Amino acid sequence: MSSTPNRDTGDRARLTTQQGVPVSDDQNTLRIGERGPSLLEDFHFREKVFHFDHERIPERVVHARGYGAHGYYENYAPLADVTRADIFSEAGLRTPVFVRFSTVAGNKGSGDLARDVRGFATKFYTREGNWDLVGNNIPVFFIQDAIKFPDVIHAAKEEPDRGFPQAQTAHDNFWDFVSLTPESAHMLLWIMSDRAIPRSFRFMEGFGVHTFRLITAAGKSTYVKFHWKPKAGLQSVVWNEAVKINGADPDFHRRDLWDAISRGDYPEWELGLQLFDDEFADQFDFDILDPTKLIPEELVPVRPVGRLVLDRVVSNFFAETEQVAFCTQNVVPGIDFTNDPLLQGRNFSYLDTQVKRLGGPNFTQLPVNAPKCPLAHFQQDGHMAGVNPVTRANYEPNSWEGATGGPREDPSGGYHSYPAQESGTKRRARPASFADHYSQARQFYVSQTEVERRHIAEAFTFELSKCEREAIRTRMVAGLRNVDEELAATVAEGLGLRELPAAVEPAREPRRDLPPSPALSILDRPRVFAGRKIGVLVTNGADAEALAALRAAAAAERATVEIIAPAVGGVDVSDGTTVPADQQVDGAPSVLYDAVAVLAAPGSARSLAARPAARDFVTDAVAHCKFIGYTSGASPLFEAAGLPADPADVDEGFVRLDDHPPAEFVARCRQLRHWHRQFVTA
Ligand code: HDE
Repeated sequence: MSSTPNRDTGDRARLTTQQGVPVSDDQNTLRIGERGPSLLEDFHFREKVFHFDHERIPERVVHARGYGAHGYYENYAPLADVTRADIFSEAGLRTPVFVRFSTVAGNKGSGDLARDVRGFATKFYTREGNWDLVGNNIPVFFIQDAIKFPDVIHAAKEEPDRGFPQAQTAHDNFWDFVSLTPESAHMLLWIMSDRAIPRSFRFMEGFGVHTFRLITAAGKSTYVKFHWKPKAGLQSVVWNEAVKINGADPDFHRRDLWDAISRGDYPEWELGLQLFDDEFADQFDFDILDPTKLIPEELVPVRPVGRLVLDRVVSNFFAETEQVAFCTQNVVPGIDFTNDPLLQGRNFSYLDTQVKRLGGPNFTQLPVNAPKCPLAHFQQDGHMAGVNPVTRANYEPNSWEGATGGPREDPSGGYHSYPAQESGTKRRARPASFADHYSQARQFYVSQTEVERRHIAEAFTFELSKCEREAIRTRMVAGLRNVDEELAATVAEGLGLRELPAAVEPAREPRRDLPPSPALSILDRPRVFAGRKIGVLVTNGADAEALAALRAAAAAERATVEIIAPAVGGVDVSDGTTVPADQQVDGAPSVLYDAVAVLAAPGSARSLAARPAARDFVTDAVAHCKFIGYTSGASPLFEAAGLPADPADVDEGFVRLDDHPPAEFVARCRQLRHWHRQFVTA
């Protein structure tokens, strides 16, 4: 019997029940006779199925789909002049963190490449308690007041009567709501931009969104906006690519993070602070409490203060990524809130949602949520209480001496809320200072490169074309006229609107003079190829030297190479060696790579040319403006894909590897895309 894999008791643990009772047979229920009825007495079966039946917990109502990793925050220099927060207290101090990235609208099993905001939530396990910075990859939000959150989320998620579409805003309800909610204009420009389809979590920025306060030991307050800047630069995919990635690898983002950390290429971000005072706040064009506004970096520079490194994947997805419970109200001494009405609402919502999701008040005891600093309090009992106070006193004040009396408050070292002066009439009202909805939307648009503007117009056109109701499309275009006439006209044309509708009456006349902010563009900045992936399609007899040189050039750039072959068993290359494949051609479309190469021996590409997946590999790489390296044997495949036999002659995005060293190809890949191709009309 020891030959059956389930019965190996050698160096493996013995299978037991939850009670630790050794199991003799995990294949058959307890029955009367081989073909007889099953017995209630079968405690092993009942326990196993009972537990299975209870495996699911409610998914997050928003940000259900996500992926987490562990790491640390390393502080560059003491920041005692602005905050007493422990993590900023010393140079080189490392604070452990857990970070969870997510999409917002889709369900837990939805595809990673939905057009959506990405969550960027960080739990810092500081020596003075946990600080949760629960941010997004977009610095503004749809709404100004938390009371509208259920509405915007209901509108964005699947329509309730039919239960679809999920994980996309391209439907009537979403555009109906936002076209009636002018405060969403700025955010709409961001989510219709390429920021909403990032190439990787590793290549996107993060933002705390709200204005927070930093507080010194002496009680001085400075306003702060938090920024995460990816060390590997920013990169997004194009929409047509996103749609295809979702089909080819719906786990594209989580796999990317897992792979990068597993190969030791630890993703890094710099934490940056925009610091400002009341004087700045008073003279700034917008209200610093309005979460639909940002402060341009050109106005208040982002000061880098430390780095975030993710260096450990989860050991169990459910225990860590699913059960992590972020709460905006988790702040530590030295960090405080402002009156941003969205933040104030969030501070109520997160604790409430965790109780629902994790089933009781003791979710803070789960390892991923538990602080790593000493804890002492008198809270006790409840569902799943694993750690209860062990002192005799479970109340205070008490007169028990020493340790039996339990902990005591610390008036000087404990958390002090900033003693802000507040006054006013109790009422439901939106401040007049929140009334300008379009100026920064326009500023975002005019800060984009031509390629990015084109993508924004295409995204609006795509999404609005999915709306059945013409009135919704028209109303949205009417709103866009307050942002930019050229954008509104392009979208109107894309939608086939016969005439431009009159502009929506703005609550406040938008400013058209805000200067472009280059920091808002993804493309208008230096790029690197490190951390990116080249897909190399090879055939039998492919040039072994060219392949070796390509691998070396990629390694020198700190990029990776994946070998794609007609069969996963690999190919025999020109020097007679066998190169195993990472992927078979049908399972590795070029959308999964940042650049591609085709290394084909003369005559060998003909059979590739007969395969639709191989032809798509090339045509998609061209359509998505990728750099493409090739040896001349690839010509039959190119011709079958409708390209010239030697495309490098007509398109600088192609590099012929017969006469150009692969290092030159990889150097060209640093541009990430050959955007010029998008402007070449047939
Ligand atoms: Fe959230 N949000 N949110 N949110 N949010 C949640 O908490 C909520 C908002 C963000 O990876 C929920 O644990 C309200 C802005 C992230 O686990 C819930 C409002 C920003 C995550 C909730 C907002 C965010 C959440 C759902 C309007 C960017 C995922 C499950 C007042 C600054 C965290 C959960 C993770 C999750 C409520 C608006 C970011 C229901 C009421 C603005 C990254 O509590």
